[in-house]
Amino acid sequence: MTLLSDQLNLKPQDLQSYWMPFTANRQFKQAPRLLARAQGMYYWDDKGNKVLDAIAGLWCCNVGHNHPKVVEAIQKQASVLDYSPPFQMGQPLQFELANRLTKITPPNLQKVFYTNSGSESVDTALKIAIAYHRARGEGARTRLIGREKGYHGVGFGGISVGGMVANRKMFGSMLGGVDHLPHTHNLKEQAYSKGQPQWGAHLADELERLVALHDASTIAAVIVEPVAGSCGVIIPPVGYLKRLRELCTKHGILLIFDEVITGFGRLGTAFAADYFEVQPDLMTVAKGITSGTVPMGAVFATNQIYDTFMTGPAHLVELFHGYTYSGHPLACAAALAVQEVYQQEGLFDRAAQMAPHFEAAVHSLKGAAHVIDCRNLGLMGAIELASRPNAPTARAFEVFLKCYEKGLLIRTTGDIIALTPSLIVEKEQITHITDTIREVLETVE
Ligand code: PXG
Repeated sequence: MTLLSDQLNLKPQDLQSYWMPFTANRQFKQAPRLLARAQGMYYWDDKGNKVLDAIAGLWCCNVGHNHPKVVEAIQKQASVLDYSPPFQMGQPLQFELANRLTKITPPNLQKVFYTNSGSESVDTALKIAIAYHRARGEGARTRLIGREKGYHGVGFGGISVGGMVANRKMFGSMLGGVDHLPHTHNLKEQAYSKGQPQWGAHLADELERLVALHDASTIAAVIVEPVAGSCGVIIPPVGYLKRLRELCTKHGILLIFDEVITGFGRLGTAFAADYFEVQPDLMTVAKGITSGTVPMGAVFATNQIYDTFMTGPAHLVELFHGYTYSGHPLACAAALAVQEVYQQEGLFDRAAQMAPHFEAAVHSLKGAAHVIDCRNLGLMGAIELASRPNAPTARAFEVFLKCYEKGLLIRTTGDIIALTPSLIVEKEQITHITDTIREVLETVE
């Protein structure tokens, strides 16, 4: 098959128009890394080099790349119904998908609102939380609580509750009325924990301090990633999320789990809520819902939240929120095919079975050059490196470049290497990933 990207044969001058997201544009355009095609666990670059994908694209291609059943479903749908307006109109796949998804969501989350990305899911959930309290007569509950080091996408809501400084500092004062819980990362107490660290559950009690400061009657919701991903895989301490749930319930505060990364099998269960046996009131997803093939996100809500809006005259719009592409036919078709693959291939169980091997491989890097921590849960892992004096991120970025030269795609954030392979990853591939990282670490200063 001739690909458009093959024909283009991009030259350096062809790279100038595109302003790349979250990318060192000038460095990239001097030595571009271009991916041309993919299959299963692998990418191929524009020169035909094979690259093992250790991060499922960007924590999203959970069924592996170009799964034939998903490809077929998208192609077929494109020829049947290209687009249908989502406001005051529906198309069958939206309903079929919602019914299918709510069979695997935590039992209290039975309503689905469609978006097109994790960022949109987060802003949608925050808006629903505030509007919900208002609809039930507690309109003063507008405050939102996030957590330090949290990543909730790049909308103004998401960066306001988020806690990664680089994503916030350039963008002014953001949303007012936001506060943050402390993060739970502490190398002194937790380094080299396998699975959940024992230390740190007490940090959930910081919510009591925020309640004492602001009063519960002003707080709408707490939003956290059950396992923080983007900031470098921070695993919640044993008991932490249960404690947070108890405190939210006690104070009438909604608990939002941002499961954009942890949703759809990453921990060996459908959702992190299942893994930790903690039910949030709202749950945001994206990425794995379509295995990254067509942009899509969703917010899951309780019947009670939904029902709160279903008052007043029946001909009136209940929630003034939605997107032109909410429940897009191609995204729904992709998501339905992906859900079928998850089930038929038992991929969530497969991830659970692979987790011990993954854990052993990640922790085999203890003692490798520059490594100061290894941590893991399900198929999420991180290797933290000591930073170069006066040059944070430089060492990890060099490791990223050198791994790529050796045909391995990893992700780095700060001086942390993150690993999140597709749920189809084989044992030998996991071993190859950590062996390659070990070799590369020996070669960097
Ligand atoms: N919430 C969470 C928990 C995420 O991980 C988003 C929201 C935003 O999703 P969208 O679809 O709007 O990008 C994310 C996205 C990384 C990295 O390398 C992770 C994400 C995005 C970009 C980079 O860690 N996750």
